[in-house]
Amino acid sequence: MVVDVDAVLEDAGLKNEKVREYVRYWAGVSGPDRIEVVSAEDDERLIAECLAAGEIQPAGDELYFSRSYFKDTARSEERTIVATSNPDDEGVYNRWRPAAEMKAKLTGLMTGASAGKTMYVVPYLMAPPGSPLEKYAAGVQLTDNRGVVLHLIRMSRVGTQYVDGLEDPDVFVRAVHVTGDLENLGQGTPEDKRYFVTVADERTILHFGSSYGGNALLGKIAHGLRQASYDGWASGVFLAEQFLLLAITDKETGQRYHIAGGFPSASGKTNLAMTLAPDALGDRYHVEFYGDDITWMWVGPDGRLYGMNPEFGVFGVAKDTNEATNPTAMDSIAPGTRSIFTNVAYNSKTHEVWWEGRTPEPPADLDGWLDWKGEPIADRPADQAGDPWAHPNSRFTTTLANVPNLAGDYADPRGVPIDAIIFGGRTRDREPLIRAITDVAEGVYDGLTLGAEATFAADGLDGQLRYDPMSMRPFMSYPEGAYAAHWLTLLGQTTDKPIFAHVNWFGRGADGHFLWPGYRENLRALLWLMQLREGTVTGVPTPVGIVPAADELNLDGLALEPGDLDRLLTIDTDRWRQEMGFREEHLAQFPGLPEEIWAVHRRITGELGD
Ligand code: OXD
Ligand code: MN
Repeated sequence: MVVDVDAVLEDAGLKNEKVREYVRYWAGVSGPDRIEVVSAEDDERLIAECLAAGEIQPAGDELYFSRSYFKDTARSEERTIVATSNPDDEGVYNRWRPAAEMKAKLTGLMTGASAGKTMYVVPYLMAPPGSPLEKYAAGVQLTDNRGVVLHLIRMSRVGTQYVDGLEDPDVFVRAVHVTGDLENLGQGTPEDKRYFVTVADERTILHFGSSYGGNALLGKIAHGLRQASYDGWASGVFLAEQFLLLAITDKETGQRYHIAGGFPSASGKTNLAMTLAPDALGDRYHVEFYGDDITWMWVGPDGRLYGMNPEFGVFGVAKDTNEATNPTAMDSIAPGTRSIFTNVAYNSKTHEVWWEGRTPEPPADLDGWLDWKGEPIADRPADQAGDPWAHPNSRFTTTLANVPNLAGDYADPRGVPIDAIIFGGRTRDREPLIRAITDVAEGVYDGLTLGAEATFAADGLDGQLRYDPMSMRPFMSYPEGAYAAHWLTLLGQTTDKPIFAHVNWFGRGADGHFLWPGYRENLRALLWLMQLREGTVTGVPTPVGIVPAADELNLDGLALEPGDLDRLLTIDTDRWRQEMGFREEHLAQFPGLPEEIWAVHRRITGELGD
């Protein structure tokens, strides 16, 4: 069927001729039967259409449930590529390919692939309007999946106004998403047909073969991180990182601190981003949420580093989210929030949802309960009785406005000044609770050597980390050496530099018990960091940073087991010597790594001795 693209765009009042040209071109390739331009105001109608079509199910008062194809439930790093026309852009993690080759391949895959479907035109902005980075933030996603549109409306600011008033009408990200025939894509096999490509030097994103959010929400995953980090480097103006952003206010002094931070997956980033003060300290400290996943950072007119969350929502992992681990998240997905749950367990009779960790035990009455694949739990054969009900990567999608402790100035176009940048992986030993780093090159070095313990020891090397530089391994878009240099240059332009720190909530004692209670108590480590920045504590220097003296941490109302505090604040020198060897191999992969980074590495190695 031939659609009159111009008539549709005219009707929708979409005036930008460059956007029209782009929509015409890709509609010509993928061949949809209908085209529809979307604004956030269309949400209610689209929800009703999805419900009527059985694409989503009701999950309580203004809550919804969706299920993705069972082989399409996670981001695929192996199928993700950053393409450009310059072979020098090849890095270790970006899976670089030539732009021409990838555009030809994706055009082939997308040709005719939206036949019989509607192509939704979704103009969006990945920034608070008026942001100094606004020109890097506009985009138009095309998608042939209505459920994806519902997610986009929650995750970014959506409407034609975001592309009609552009200073240069040609400067917007072209983000094309074609779902493909999910049952015949060979996911995870040698015949895998999926491709998730960011053509970074053309600001064009081409994703084929998935309707799961991590591959299909292009504003967030591909634009907000891969494209933006490339743009930040190419322009020299900003950094786009997979970082949380929060604020702590000391109600006694009125001081307010903003902290950004990168954590590899399964290291508690969303829980920390949404944390509240521990009960014992709640009278004095107030924590506010800005974002749980992406922070764009730039140097402000006063010489400080500024940051903002370019997103409009939260696409959080459901597993283990409950009233104790993350009460803020539970409030943000409560009835009336219009949240969408994906790949959780669903009760087809009561419309309840459940995931592992929501309650200690799954619901006792199995009547109506379906697992994430849609199979009745009650009919499970005995050998599958212990299988998870929800997919481990099941998600909730909700807007920032639903988060009860959302900062009042979250949409301030000026962003917020960043006082500290923290990194934290999940490690059972070697990392203390917190070690602070006051030197920028050392902070960048620490980010580049960030990692988390692999679930299984890799290559038989017990305790070796899976390195995830700055938690950007899945989103790196240009060579790591240049990435480190860009960090040093940008931070070098600041006159009031943020302090850095490495945190670890997952240290264990010899018998395996967790040394630190975690969750809300984690704030205590961050309070110490802010005191160090203020100069009201001095800490204890070590070769890898400054750790708190035992009496400097505020432990009011917290009972730690005897001896645990010592372990939490001690550097295990032997373990660190071994770690430096691993780090050397890791960093040696990155050609062009700035000398300042190697100098830090040598200094620490020397101070640890042999
Ligand atoms: C991710 C996400 O996959 O934030 O990193 O969803
Ligand atoms: Mn993420």
